[in-house]
Amino acid sequence: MSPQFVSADELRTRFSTGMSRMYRDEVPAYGTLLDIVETVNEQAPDAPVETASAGRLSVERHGAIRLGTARELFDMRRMFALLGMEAVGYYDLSVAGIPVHSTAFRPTSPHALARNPFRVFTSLLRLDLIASDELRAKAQSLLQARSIFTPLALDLCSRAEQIGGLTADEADVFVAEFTKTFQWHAQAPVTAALYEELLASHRLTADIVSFKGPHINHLTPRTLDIEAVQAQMPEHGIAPKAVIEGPPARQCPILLRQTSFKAIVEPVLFADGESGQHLARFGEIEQRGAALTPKGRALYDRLLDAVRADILPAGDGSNADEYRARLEAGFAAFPDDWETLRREGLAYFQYALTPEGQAAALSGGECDLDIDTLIARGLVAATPQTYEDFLPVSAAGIFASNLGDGDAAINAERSNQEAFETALGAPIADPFALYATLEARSQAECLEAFQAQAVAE
Ligand code: OOG
Ligand code: NI
Repeated sequence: MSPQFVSADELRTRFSTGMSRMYRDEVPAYGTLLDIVETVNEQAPDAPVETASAGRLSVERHGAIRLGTARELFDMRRMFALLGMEAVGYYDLSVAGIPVHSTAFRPTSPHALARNPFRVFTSLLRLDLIASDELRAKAQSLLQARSIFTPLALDLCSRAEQIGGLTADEADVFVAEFTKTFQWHAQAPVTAALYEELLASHRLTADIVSFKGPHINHLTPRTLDIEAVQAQMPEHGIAPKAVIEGPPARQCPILLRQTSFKAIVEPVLFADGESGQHLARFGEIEQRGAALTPKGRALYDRLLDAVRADILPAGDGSNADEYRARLEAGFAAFPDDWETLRREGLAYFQYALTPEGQAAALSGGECDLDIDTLIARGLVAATPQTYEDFLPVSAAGIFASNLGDGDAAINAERSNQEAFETALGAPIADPFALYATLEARSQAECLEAFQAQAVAE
C-alpha cells in the first residue's frame, strides 16, 4: 500500500477507540465495566493463551450490530474491509428461535490480530421469518426507506476502493462519519402502535426495524478472569446475568466464556409523538481461551449438549449453582492440560523455536526430528492459539438474557448461509481453516529450520 495512505490496522484502531468513547458516553455502565476489567486484568496471573495475546489486551473488544437488509450488509462489508476486517464464520441463530443469521467481521492475519483484534458480531434480520404478510411488508418498506451510512462515509469508501486507501485527513473524516452509523437514536421513525406490533412479532425485529440505524448494542472488553469481574459487578451497581455462557472454568481455558448485564431502559419518542421505552443496549465481558479443532469442537458441543439436555439455566438465576456444578461435572471428560490437548488434536497451537532451538538449528546439531521430539527436547514451544470467534449457543444465551426469556419461538428454518453470502457479496471465511493454516505454517517453519541445516551440511 502506498505510504500516503493510513494502514487498515491504524484505521481499525481509531474506529474501535472512537466507538468505545461513544458507547461510554451513551451507556455509562460500560465505562464502569471497562474500569473493573482493567483492574482485574492487572492483577491476573499470566496463562499461556493470555501471554500469547497480552500485548493487545488493553485495546481488545468486540461489538455487536443488527442489520435490516442485504444492501446494508453489502455496504457494511465494504466499510469493514477498509478497516482490515472480513466476514469469518456463519452463525444461524434461527435454530435458537431468533430471527437472524450472523457473521463476525474481524482481522484474520496474525499480525493484524496482534495489532488490534477488534471484531463486530453482525446479524442480518430474516424478514422471511416474520409470520404476517402485512407486517413483513411494513417492515420491508421501513428498512428500504432508511440509509444507515452518511453520504460522506459512502463517498470516502468508494474513493478508497478506487485509489487503494485513505489519506490521513480522509481517514479522520471517514472514521468519524462511519462511527455515526452506530449511534443511538432516541427518535424512532415508527408509530408507537407499529413498534408494539413489531415487538409482538419478535423483540429483535422491533430493535432492528424501528430505528434509523444499527445502534451498537454492546461493546465487550476481554478479561483474564471472568469470575473475578462477575463477582465485582454487583459492588459497582451492575447486575450480571446469573450464569456464565460457554465452557466451565478450567486450568486450560478453551473457546470463550461470556457474561452480560441486562439491557438498559431507554426513552424513545415515536413518530406520532408518543413516548415510550426500548431495551436493547447492554454490557458484556468475555474471557478467551484456546481455539479448538473440529474434533475438539465436536467434543465441546457433545458435552455441552449433554449438560443442557439435563438442565437449562433459568433466566432468573434460580438454578445457577446447580447448572454450574453439572457443567463442571460434564466437562471432566475434556482433557485439561495443554500437552494432551495438543497431542490429541483437540486444540490449535502455534509453533516456534525456543532460544535453545534457535541455537541448535544454527549449529546443525539436530535434524530430521519430528515436532513431538523437538518439543520434548525443549527446542520448539507450542502455544495455544487464541479463539478469535464466537459460539452460537452462547450468543443465543446472550440474546435471550437481554431480550427477555418469554419470546415466542419462531419456526426453525434450515440454515441459509448461501443467502447470507449473496447479500454480503463475498464468501464467509471458515474459522477452522484460518487456525489450521497458521498451525501448519508455524510447524513447517520449525521443521524447515532444522532441515535447512541438514541440507547445508
Ligand atoms: C449479538 C449477540 C452475540 C456474542 O458475544 O456472542 C454476541 C447481539 O446481541 O446482537 O455478541
Ligand atoms: Ni457479544
